[in-house]
Amino acid sequence: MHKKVEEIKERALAACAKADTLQDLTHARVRFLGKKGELTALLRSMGQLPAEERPKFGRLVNEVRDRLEERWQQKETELFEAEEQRRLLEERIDITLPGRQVARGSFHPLTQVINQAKEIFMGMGYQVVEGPEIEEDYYNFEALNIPPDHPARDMQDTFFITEELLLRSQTSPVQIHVMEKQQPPIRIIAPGKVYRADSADVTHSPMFHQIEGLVVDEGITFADLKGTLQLFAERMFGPETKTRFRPSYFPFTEPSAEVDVSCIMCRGKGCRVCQDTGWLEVLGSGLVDPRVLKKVGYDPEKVSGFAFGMGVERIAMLKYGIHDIRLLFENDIRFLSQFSN
Ligand code: 2NM
Repeated sequence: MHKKVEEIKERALAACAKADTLQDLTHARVRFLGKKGELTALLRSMGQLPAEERPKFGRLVNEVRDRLEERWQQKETELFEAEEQRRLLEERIDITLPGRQVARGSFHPLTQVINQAKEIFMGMGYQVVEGPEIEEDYYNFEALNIPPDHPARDMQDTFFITEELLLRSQTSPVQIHVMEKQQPPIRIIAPGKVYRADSADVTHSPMFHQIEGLVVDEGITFADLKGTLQLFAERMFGPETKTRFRPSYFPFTEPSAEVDVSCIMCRGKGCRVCQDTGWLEVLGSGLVDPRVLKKVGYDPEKVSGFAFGMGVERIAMLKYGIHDIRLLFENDIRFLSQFSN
């Protein structure tokens, strides 16, 4: 029996030495040291020995078991480290390879113009406000002093949803809402989508974007309007930009003025873009009509205001030399990628 123990030990050590994967090692352990392994079987057969020899034999088997367990532990550590080493070599990466270029997105040219206008006016202390695209007749027309028979009311120009509900044709209703809720001083711009029943062509789209501004306070004059829009023009179109105010008419302002900027293509010398006038029309403006102030509950004897509005598409087209408004709505990536920085 003692020789048998010795023999199992030698074979177990040989199997341990021969194992070159963790899996092999586990298999060998089960074979020799497992519950149904050779060494365990031998221990169970101890009953065949004379009683007085059993304790000594038991000690021997346990000693051998301890030795083997120790060897297995060593070998397991060795194999584990070897395998890790191999994996590290296999998974090695070349950190000197240049990275793959990630395609960067960019803002739509209309968004760029809107963001720039927001920056300019926020810098002058304005708040940016937004409102619903579906409006009531009252806010889109009535409150703005657009009488029932005004041509802008024509069904051809405005998308009506019901008798009273419509798609806003300008962002001014947003400003009426603000004036109803807040007392002067007011300094706001309202950027957003507006809708008009036009068929699409090179300069028209049934949906386009507007930025309207409104200032109401005590003692606001036409000079404040002129100074504000001059500064805006310089920041939006460049520091050399000149402005020109021409008399005009809007139902919600009195007096009203159309604002031209010196042509950004030829710097006012005359070219195809400005049709040899040297000027580009970019804004409508005026002093808020006292009737509009009265309708929102302000006292026109105490406060006055100016307002202005511009088409975002027109400004983007001028700034970037875009000849067809429809390009701004086709989302052709070849067009849009030209406006990334
Ligand atoms: C324009 C031109 C002139 C305007 C007026 C108002 C309000 F709500 F205060 F009456 N908001 N925007 C206005 C004035 C808009 O767009 C060409």
